[in-house]
Amino acid sequence: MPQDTKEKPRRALVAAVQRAGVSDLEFTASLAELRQLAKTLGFEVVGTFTQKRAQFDQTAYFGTGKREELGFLAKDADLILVDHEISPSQARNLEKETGCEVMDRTMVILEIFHRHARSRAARAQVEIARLGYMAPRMREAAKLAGPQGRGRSGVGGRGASESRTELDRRKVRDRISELEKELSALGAERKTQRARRQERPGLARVALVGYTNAGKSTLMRALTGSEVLVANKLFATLDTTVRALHPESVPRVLVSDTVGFIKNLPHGLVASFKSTLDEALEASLLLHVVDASDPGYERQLAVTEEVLAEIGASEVPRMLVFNKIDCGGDEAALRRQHPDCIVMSARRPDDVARLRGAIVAFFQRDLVEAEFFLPWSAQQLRGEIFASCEVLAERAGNDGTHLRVRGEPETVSRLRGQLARASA
Ligand SMILES: Nc1nc2c(ncn2[C@@H]2O[C@H](COP(=O)(O)OP(=O)(O)OP(=O)(O)O)[C@@H](O)[C@H]2O)c(=O)[nH]1
Ligand SMILES: [Mg+2]
Repeated sequence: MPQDTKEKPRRALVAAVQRAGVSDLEFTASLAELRQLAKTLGFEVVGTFTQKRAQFDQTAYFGTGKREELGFLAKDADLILVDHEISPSQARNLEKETGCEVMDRTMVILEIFHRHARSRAARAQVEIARLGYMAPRMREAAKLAGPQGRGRSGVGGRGASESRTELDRRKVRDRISELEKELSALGAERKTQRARRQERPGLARVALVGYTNAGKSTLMRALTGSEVLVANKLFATLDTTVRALHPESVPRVLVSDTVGFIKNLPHGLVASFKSTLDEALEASLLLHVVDASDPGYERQLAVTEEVLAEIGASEVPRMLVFNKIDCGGDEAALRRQHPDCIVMSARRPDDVARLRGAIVAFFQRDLVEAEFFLPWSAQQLRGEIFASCEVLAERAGNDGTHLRVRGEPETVSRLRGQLARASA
């Protein structure tokens, strides 16, 4: 029977300390998000456990009495998910006292990235971040293994476990540098692709950025007619894809989809995904997509702004796009608070067309109009004019064709030069 062979989902207890100064709203939103992250990993969330405390307990995150209580509750769970990044020793102590495996928020996010990474670059980036996270935890585990783990080599000398730790540490370092080499080779490849894109004149770039699950990939699909992955999961997208706006426009606009952000995105991950996010940095326009139907949208918006600042993209012009308005959200309030925003649903074709129009208008603001005369003898340039400019009007004369066009200033002057040479 298929039901019998199906693995039972692991049962997770979500747990967090609410520190002084953290509002109830913020605290519960973060816990809800951790539950969502747990579901993305296929866990069954069996309960939530919280404590108010001025600070985290140094030894084991929760205070002594609370740990006992947690140990009791945790009998019905396979693991405890802690909504903060905790130290290796806090995690070990909590595991010892509750008898349950403990995963902190960072590890949960790393695990999702690990499972969703597809391309070589994404896999290497995630592995680097995981190794960086695991290394101190491996040392902690070796330390806790204590004298038994240290072999019999004995008094005074460096124990077997210490040299093993040293060996492990070297292995981790070697592996990281191997992965970094692989990444820089892949980066070089990506650079050539990018350079090739930039060589072609009249190419405008726009990047979709925003909190995870905001609907970036859905918009990417709608705007470009491509089949990128859309899923009601956190961090569905880990690779940057680039496609042309469809139907094509003048100038031709390339759209890229990027990895989503989240509160407390592990630092190692931000660093390792930097090369992927470079796509965002190179764009001339960022579409910051926000899930308007999420009650915590303001916080999500702020987190995205923070990460963009961290990767040095705060200067790139951006358009604020409130998506999923079909699911909820106060359109009038959004417009009041963010006067230049776009409020829409990726599920409504008219809204998508409006967004497309706004993108094209952004890239057309610097375009100029010009008159070209294309003599019969220079018809070979006709294809190029039509490909790189928008032709507004065409009129046949005795010696050739008159064209009224709109295009980028550089394109127009380049074509003008070519026409002059061809008719000379
Ligand atoms: N109702 C509604 N659902 C939407 C809309 N846009 C996207 N969704 C849904 O929201 C979920 C997430 O969409 P994605 O496009 O995968 O989100 P993303 O921003 O790419 O997420 P990550 O790749 O995880 O960062 C999917 O189930 C979509 O079908 C919308 O305008 N309205
Ligand atoms: Mg996506």
